[in-house]
Amino acid sequence: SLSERPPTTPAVPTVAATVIEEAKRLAAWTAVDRHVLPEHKIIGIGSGSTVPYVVERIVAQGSEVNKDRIFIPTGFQSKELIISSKLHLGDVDQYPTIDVTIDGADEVDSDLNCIKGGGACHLREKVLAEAADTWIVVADYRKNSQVLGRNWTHGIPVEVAPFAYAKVLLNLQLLGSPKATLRMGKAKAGPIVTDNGNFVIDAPFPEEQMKDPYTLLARVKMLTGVVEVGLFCHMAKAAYFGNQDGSLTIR
Ligand code: ABF
Repeated sequence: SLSERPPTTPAVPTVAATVIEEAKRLAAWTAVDRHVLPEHKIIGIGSGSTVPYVVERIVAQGSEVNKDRIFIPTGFQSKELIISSKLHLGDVDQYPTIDVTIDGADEVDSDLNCIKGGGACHLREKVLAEAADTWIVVADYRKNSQVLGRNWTHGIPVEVAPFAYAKVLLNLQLLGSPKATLRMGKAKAGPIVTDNGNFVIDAPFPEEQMKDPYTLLARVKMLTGVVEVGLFCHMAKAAYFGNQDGSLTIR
C-alpha cells in the first residue's frame, strides 16, 4: 500500500517531470539538428523551459561554428541564457533578418497555429518569428492539440498599453470573452509588467471562435490599446513534439 512505501521512493510527479523534460529535450535537439545549419549566422532564441535545450544543442555544435554567429533573444530569460552560454548577443534592431528562430509554445493546433504568451514575451516572440526566414516550434506532447484552447485554458494572452487596459478588457468581453482578466503578479499586489512595460490580459474564447484563430487574431489586434496578441497564425514551418513514450511527432 502507499503507506508502506519507503519515504525515499520517488513520487509519481518526479517521474512525470523527468519524462516531460526528456520530451522537451528530444524536440529541441532534433529541431536544432535539422534547422540550425552551419551557414546560419543570425539565430533567434525563444522563451520558456524548452528553449534551454535548444541552446544546449547549439552550443554542442561547437565554438568553431558559433564564433561567427549572433543570437537574438525574445526576452530577459533568453538574453541571460545566451550570455551564460557564452554566445554572441545581438538585437533585432541591429539584425532585422534572422536565418532561423526556434521557440516554444503554449499550444499548437493541427494547422500549426499557436497560442503563445504564457510567459508574457509574445510581442518580441512574434517579431522574431516574423523576422526569421524559418520559424520552428519545439514543445512536449502536452502542447500538441487539434483546436487551440483545449489544452491551454487560460485564454489568449493579449499585451496592452497599461492606460488602456480597462477599455480593452471591456472590448474583449464584447468580442466574446466574458472571463477576460488582467494578469496579476504572484502576490496579486499588481499586474505583471512585460519586458516592454505593458500589461497582459488573458482572454478565453469559446471553441467556436478558437476554431478560426486567424479571424479572432484580426479582431483582437484591431482593438486600440492592444500591442500584440498571443495567437501566431500561419507562421510555423514545422513543430516538433517530444512524446511521453520517448518518440517524436513532427508536424
Ligand atoms: C510561453 O511559454 C510561450 O510564449 C513560450 O514560448 C512558451 C514555452 O514554454 P515552455 O517551453 O516552458 O512550455 O511564454
